[in-house]
Amino acid sequence: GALRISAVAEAERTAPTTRGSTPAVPAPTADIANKLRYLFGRNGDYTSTDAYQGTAWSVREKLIDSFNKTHEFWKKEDPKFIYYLSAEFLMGRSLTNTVFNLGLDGEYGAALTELGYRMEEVADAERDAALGNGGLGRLAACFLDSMATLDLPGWGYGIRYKYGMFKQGLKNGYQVEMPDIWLTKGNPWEVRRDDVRFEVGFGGRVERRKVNGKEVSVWSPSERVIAQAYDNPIPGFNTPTTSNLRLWDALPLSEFDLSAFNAGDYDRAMLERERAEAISAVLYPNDSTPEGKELRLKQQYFFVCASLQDVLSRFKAVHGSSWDLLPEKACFQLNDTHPTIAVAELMRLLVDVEGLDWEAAWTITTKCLNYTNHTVMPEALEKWPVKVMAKMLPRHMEIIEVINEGWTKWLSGHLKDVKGEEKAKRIAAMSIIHENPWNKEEMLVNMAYLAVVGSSAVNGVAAIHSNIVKDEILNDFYQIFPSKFQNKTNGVTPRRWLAWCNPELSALITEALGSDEWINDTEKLAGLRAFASDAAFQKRWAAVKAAKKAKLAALIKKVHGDDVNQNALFDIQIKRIHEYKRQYLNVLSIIWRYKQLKSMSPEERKKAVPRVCVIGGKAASAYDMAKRIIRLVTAVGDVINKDPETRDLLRLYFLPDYNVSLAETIIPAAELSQHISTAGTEASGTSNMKFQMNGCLIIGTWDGANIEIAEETGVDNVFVFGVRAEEINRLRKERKNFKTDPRWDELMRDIENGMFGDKDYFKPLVDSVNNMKVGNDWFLLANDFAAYLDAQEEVDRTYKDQAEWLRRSIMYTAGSGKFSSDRTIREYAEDIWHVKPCRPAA
Ligand code: 6GP
Repeated sequence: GALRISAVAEAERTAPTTRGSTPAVPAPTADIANKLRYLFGRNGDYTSTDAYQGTAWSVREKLIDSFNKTHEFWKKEDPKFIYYLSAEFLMGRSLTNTVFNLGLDGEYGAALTELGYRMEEVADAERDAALGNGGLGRLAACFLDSMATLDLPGWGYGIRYKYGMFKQGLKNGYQVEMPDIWLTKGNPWEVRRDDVRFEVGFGGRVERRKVNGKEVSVWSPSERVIAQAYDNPIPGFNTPTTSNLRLWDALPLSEFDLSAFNAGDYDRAMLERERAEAISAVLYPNDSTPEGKELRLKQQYFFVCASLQDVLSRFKAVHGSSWDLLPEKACFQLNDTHPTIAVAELMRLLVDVEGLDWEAAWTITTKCLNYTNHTVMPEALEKWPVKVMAKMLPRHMEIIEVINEGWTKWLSGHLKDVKGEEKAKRIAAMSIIHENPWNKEEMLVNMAYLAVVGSSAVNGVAAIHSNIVKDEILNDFYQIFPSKFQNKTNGVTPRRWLAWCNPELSALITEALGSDEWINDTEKLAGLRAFASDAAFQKRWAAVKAAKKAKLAALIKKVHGDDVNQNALFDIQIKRIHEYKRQYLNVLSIIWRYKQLKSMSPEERKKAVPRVCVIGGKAASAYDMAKRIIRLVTAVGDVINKDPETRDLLRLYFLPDYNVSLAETIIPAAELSQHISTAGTEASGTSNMKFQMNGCLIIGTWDGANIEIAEETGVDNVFVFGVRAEEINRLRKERKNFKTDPRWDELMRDIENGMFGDKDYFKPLVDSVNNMKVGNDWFLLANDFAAYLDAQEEVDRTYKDQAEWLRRSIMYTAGSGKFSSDRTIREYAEDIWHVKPCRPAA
């Protein structure tokens, strides 16, 4: 409005001007207006989107200054670098994070106030960079924050998807998917590097040629594209270090080779453009399950090939062909198997392009690479048909065959005491290339096996998960290389997930602890234990939670139009929708609660603990069962939320389009969060850590990082229930004799009989957990059902004792020190990467 325009004019009038040879640093207020005028042609009458754009483009310059300083320094020092190769980086928004990490919150906050805006509303105009599905991608983003904060020379490498994770909407309660068009308004957080582009080839054939008496393999791809680099500066907190996430965009070769146009073959050139651009066009929306599509393999090779060429070219510029030095200067972390083609690509670059001997190249390759496993879902272990790989990457297929020959030969020697059939069986079981168990005609390349054989270290992401990797998933390999296997329990950045998303709680913590050093050293949060039972402190702690709950209530109101009882217990389950994560179990318990409330007298109801239940998460577009689960949530919500008898005591809302930004609003408001996967199925979980940091109590199974969280928080403070991982195999075998709880049977009948409508649509859902005789209910919902209801009752009892609830809440935050990704990254740096901090002068 008018006030805002005059504020800008005033700001400009009073801004320092450049006189003589000493350029004044422009005050942010004027700079924001300048950016809007000269980059966007705007002259006042701004919207909050404009205010965002002006602020972002202004902050960008400070970010780039810091980036340049850091990289000049790193270039001079030439330290060892870690390169985090990941098909996904789920970054979320950048403005707030950048402003706070760079310590610019004071000046930019003031500038925005002057312009008539609040940082929060301006930040809201930014679109999430959603270049990831869920846990794995968000972990990569937290790791970058910690690497920069710890001054570790390191970059992320990935794909600049034009369309990130789809936008989720609801239509009549069903999930609908819409494209995530996130780049249309430009992206102030990236810098296109026109001087950094590499050619990436596909297909074609391989020839053998003699060069200087040596036989070499020459690959002539039939398709070539350009990988164009975009740098996304990553500011550390409380340090001058700003590191980098380099993302590759795929472009047609012909854009740089005008001859195709000159020859008049315009159509072909356009086709080529489309084919090339398709490579970096979309993120596959699958979480923890691979998409066996050729384009996916193309994406994987595309970013790995460009990243390795980039690293090797920088190495060469400094060290020439002293390739033995490479492992002292560079190491690569493979974020799950998605970048595993790096094993073959590094071999190809060293042997075919740089002319090294196979053995020398193999030593270097295995020293440089490390692999993290992120899931135990057997279907998630990527395997590519040999046919597909041979066609798309013929030279790589040859290389993998040679690697596998060497590997199986070595194995044969290593297993010299094992004889005959047993030996053949064991070797076959560890072969990188093996037949498809469901289709004997087809041979597959097992990417996890390739990653293990090609790496120095292999790790899982929580203690229990690393043990499952060792004892089950990769047990054969563990027996042969026990020292290769490690654990690196995940962590999350306390900047985004506590300090910046919950400034109110942060302020209280800082006041209590006497300093904000906990932001860099979360072990200091343990100091809060001294306040856990302090009534006055509890009161202030509760006031922060209440303020955050009010914000979430406002969001629910905006999305669903309903007012909710803000004194109710806010009970949250947000994560990708997956059968193993058991959102369905949560819904069943909500239905049970509803039925209980219905059967109570008004007197009894007065004693009930009111709850507002929120479920959020996306279902992979092709994951039919997950979509039915979403519909069940919305259908149950539709019935419950309208019921005048119970609506003050129980609500259920599905919040659509769960993403990083929504998490930043929901998590600080949560009082209870649910992490109820079947024991042994959730590798770690990371939202559990975010909730813990924000003083949210956990109801959960003995799974993933829940276990370590419970240990740090005090097991008695956590609502733990359900069968243990060790029991799962036995229980699955005993399935046929399992007697379901009568309450369970009743709920199944209710859904089947149409209590929530859509009978036919819900039928497969009921069947999936209800036909034990044919081995259904793989994730053992029925086994954990009664224990889960008991645990929920325990939650209610505890909530009635607010002093106890608040004590626990404080104990959660106090116990969250271990789950900073700074700790995780320090462990990677020390035990796997051997990379040391290298901090530029301020
Ligand atoms: C996820 C795991 O499911 C989750 O438990 C873990 O916390 C997260 O990785 C980070 O380690 N896995 C994936 O997202 C995935 O795509 C291939 O695995």
